[in-house]
Amino acid sequence: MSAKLATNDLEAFWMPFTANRQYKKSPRLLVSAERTHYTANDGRRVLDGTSGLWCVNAGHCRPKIVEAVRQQVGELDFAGNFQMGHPLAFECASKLVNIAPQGFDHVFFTNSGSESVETALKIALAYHRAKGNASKVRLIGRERGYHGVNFGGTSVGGIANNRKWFGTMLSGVDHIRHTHDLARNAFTRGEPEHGAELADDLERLVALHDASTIAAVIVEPVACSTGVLIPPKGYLKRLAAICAKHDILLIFDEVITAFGRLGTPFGADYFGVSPEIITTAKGITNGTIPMGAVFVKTKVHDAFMQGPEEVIDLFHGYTYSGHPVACAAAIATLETYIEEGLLTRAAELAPYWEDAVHSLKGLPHIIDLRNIGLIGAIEFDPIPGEPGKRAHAHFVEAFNRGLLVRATGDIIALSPPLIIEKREIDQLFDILSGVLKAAN
Ligand code: PXG
Repeated sequence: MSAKLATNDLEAFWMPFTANRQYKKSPRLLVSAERTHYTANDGRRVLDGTSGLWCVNAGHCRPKIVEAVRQQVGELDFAGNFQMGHPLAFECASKLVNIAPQGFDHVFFTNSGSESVETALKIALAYHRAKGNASKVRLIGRERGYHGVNFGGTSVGGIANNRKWFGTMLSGVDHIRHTHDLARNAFTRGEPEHGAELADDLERLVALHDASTIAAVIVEPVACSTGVLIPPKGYLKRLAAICAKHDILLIFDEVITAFGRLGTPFGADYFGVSPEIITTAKGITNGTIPMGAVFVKTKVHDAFMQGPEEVIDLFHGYTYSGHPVACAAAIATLETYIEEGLLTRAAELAPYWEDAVHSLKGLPHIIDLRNIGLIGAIEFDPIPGEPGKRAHAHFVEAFNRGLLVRATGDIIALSPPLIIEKREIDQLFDILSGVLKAAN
């Protein structure tokens, strides 16, 4: 082996969504994990305040999931699902459908949230065509939405930095307004009071483009990546009603909110709103193996089952759609969630969590505190001329003091594993308030 290969050089790995040169000057490395904690490469224990990247809902290295993956990889490492099949994919889909909101009877497998979004957008377009409405081709997203990084998801997404580098995106895409309104809603506990009328912005786009050209609207029930934007009371119901009125498919991007994050199995359950398509990933395997799934209502699925039986009904799929090892991980994950009551545990912890989040009020530079389910956010006023710097500095200092948080812009987002104990919530906020007090 060459000396070059033997060294652990940080240079070769071009890291995603990272300031590579800054990071590599003072790297932060995690080497192992168990339940609510990581261990850093210097041996320090770090409380995971973000469930990895919003995915490790049952906590890290859970024995049942680890064992299922170990066992499966030695038994059936790979089998495809194009005109062939293996039992685990069917079992996995059936078990997922069992916990999905009413009416979601079919699942299409992907390998990530980004792929789930592309799949959902394509299904929406093809659905209208299959129904004889081929003019319904426009896709509507929302400002400040995050739907992954592929071209469809970037196009319907609403984050300027994620878009401006990459050309003109998909054609025929438009966006409704975001719902973030600090002037009216700052320091609200849970869902904000003001802003349900922002859903009517969809009527503006219908007036502009005509409903006969619009296929689907995609929103995150809670927009997490852009800093935990919680929908105003009644907003999602109003959006769903406008979609129904105009035969526009409502897609909920639940890559983060599915699998218990809000205290219900899905975000759709939490808000009492029934979209037509739901995208998921992350928590589906507890982060162990890459996987995503798109849930569709029977009406959507059945629209594809009308032609000759020998013709492929949906010209879409990935080599690894329903990969056996991912399916084994997903089944063991679901069993863990159900056995431990994790799909609803956030609801039990939510009042305690809410008090803990809002206990930070009054600390320097905080302009908003938000919470829903087991999600929290702290928004800071930016350092003039240096957006994002304040939250990044807090993130680094928190890590140095043994806590992993996520910084996005000048917002810190929190989403610990759903197994977290109250004393660990106390510990999390002790560390965080120490960091905020020490900063100037
Ligand atoms: N949709 C939503 C709603 C997401 O949150 C994706 C799609 C894309 O998933 P993949 O698996 O392709 O990354 C996401 C991903 C953060 C953070 O810290 C959020 C995500 C990914 C990484 C970091 O906010 N969300």
